[in-house]
Amino acid sequence: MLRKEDPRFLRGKGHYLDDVQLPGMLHLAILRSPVAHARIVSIDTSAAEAHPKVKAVVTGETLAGLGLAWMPTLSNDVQAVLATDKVRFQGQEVAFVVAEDRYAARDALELIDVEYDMLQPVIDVRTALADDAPVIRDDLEGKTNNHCFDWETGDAAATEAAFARADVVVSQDIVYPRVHPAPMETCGSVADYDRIDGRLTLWSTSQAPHAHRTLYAIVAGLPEHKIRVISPDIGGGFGNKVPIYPGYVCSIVGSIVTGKPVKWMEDRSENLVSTGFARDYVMRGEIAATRDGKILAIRTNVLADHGAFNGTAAPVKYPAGFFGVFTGSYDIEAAYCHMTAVYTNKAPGGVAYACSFRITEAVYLVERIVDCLALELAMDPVALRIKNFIQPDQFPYTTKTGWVYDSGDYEPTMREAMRIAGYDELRREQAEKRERGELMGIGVAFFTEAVGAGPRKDMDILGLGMADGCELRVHPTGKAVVRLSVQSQGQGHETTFAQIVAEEIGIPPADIDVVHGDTDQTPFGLGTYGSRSTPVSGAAAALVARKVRDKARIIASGMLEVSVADLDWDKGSFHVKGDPTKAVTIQEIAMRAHGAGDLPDGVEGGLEAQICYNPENLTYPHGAYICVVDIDPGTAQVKVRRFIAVDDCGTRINPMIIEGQVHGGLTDGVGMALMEIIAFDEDGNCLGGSLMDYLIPTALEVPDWETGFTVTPSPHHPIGAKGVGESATVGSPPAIVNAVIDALQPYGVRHADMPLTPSRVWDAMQGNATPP
Ligand code: MCN
Ligand code: CUN
Repeated sequence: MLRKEDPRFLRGKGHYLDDVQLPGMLHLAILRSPVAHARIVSIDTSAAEAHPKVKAVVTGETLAGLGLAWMPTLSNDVQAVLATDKVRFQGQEVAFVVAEDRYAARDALELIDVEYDMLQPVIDVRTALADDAPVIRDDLEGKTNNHCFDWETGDAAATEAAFARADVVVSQDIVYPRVHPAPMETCGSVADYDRIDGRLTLWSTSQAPHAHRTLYAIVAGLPEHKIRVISPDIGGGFGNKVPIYPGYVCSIVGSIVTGKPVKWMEDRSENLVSTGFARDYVMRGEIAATRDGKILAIRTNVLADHGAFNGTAAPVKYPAGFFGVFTGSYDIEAAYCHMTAVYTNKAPGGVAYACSFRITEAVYLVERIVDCLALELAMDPVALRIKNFIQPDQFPYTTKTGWVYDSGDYEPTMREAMRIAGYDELRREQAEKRERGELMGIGVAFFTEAVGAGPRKDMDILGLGMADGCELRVHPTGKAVVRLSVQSQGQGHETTFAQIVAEEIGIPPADIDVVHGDTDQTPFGLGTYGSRSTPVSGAAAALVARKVRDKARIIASGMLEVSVADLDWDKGSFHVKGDPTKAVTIQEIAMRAHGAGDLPDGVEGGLEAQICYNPENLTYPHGAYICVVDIDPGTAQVKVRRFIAVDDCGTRINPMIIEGQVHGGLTDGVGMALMEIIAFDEDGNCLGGSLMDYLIPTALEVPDWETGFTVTPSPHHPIGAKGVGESATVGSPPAIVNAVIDALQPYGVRHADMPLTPSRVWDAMQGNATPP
């Protein structure tokens, strides 16, 4: 089925945040810190205030007077809305101007005079905990260092024992650099505060409108029923639009102060420099195995750079997200991870960029280290993986770090990828090319993800349980509307959720409207990220439709004058068992539910239902990826020649949409593996602040993707579906890096860190794989 939303998008009729125009609307611009770490001595706003088009200038001091200078982050830290005492990263919000138009607001920023007293910045995560490192978070009472949190999982002693017994131990330092989701549409908001009835309407680029509304109620002390958050069409999120940004709060304050609607819309550089980054993990991976390739244990030690404020978005019990799945798809004896997270003078975030809370880092770690082991054992990387896979009869499988993988059948997926790739033939080709001095590499990665957060007994964000509401209403003429708490940013929910409901109640998808993104129109739920829409809201949609069908069955029994047990469902109609001519359609039932005439005893009129779905477990999609690269030995330029992706996301709702999701994620992966990095100089200047410096892949850098699939349904999901929106971003970077390292075997390279730009590959070829 083609996407229902596309006629709108393809004709330029999408309605994005910047399309919101309200009468009398003013425009907001944010003054940002030019430096990474400095004390604010004074701010002079008089010249800006005198600008004829300026309506308000607000500083941190003004906000402090309202109790709004600081706001909670999604991970129980606090973040400055506008800096009061110090600036803690380049690009931090210092003041804002509200003016009659966008140009005047920007012009007035230049009239604000801030005097900074420079402080030494903390940039290198490796020295952030040094005794003499300046303390970044002196706003936190009693804070005397830059320590953010420590976290561990697994069994240290059992792991130690397994390592002691191993024939072979391999360790490798691996960096997953700071990257940025860089959605096509930047972040923004329009706030409209009605002073008479105290109502706030906020249009914002939010992936989670309900969660945001509750947080505004808590932060600003506004009554929740008087706040309406609307996410219009969103031009890509990729995790970037999960956090609450100071700009959203500023627009609210701007509207309260001026009594007018206020729009804030970031430019590209503001988005790259100040909004949620991803990754930034410095990892040491260790793997222990027997000589014949049985993996015994995996151990890792991580140094995590969280920037100036801990703005990570993850369920609160999981400070390092779902990094705990770092044991991958392998049946091992023991595992242990220790992590130290620190503050640095960099933008806050730690959002998962197209990954369910740090799974990308985990998968990268395990898939790199397994390849290092294959090299050490001189074993084929596919054979090593297959030898260690969790077997089908072991599911549900409890990992050594406590995750329960719901289902999986790994080897067929791996074999399918090998079949499409022509794996053996590729290896032969590679051998020939090596003889001729050509650099061809074949990289393999196999991943298991944990998506669909999550069971409310152990998952919440700031106390909000991660269950999703869903409402289905069938109108008298048999058309329907399904109301979701999740919010599409391009994933095609208007199509796929209509398909889920259609499958259950037999109303054609074209007759089912999907409503989302408006807290006044939809039931409560935690939003779209971590590929949770299908696992959680998708389940809710199926179950709410079944609830409606159950009621329809009772009404049908009255219409056909038989007992409920004597009815058979035939996708779209009920008929009397054994007599298909005595039938009523769902449309006829809908009319009866709303119309004249008797209904069976005890049945209320109407045909609708509501549900709140609390998932029993996460879903665990998996996939096998194979990448073929060629490297120019003269320029060290990597070309991805082929990429084969075989994904297993259980029951597939819309194969075309899945394929689109996979294509997008694979392209992300090429970006991360070969091009993208948010780097900083030693003064804390962000070196990735424009798309001239932060390189994202285009059609030129990517091959024709070759996709395939297997289907292993989730046993606990009502229709067996698992999430897929992030699978390809998670699985592709290790496949590409493994391919590059494989190509560099003639140079004896075991590892090189992303992004594998020509200069890094060149360095690796010269025997200098660790970037300075
Ligand atoms: N789907 C399906 N069958 C399945 C699983 C999914 O047909 N078994 C369909 C779904 O119905 C949905 C799409 O695939 O239309 C993605 O579903 P799902 O895996 O549940 O992920 P979400 O809808 O929750 O989307 C979130 C995910 C995340 S977290 C990021 S990041 C990401 C991604 O989606 N951001 C995206 N894909 C994106 N795609 C676009 N265009 N824009 C983004 O910002
Ligand atoms: Cu993981 S980025 Mo998506 O969860 O929005």
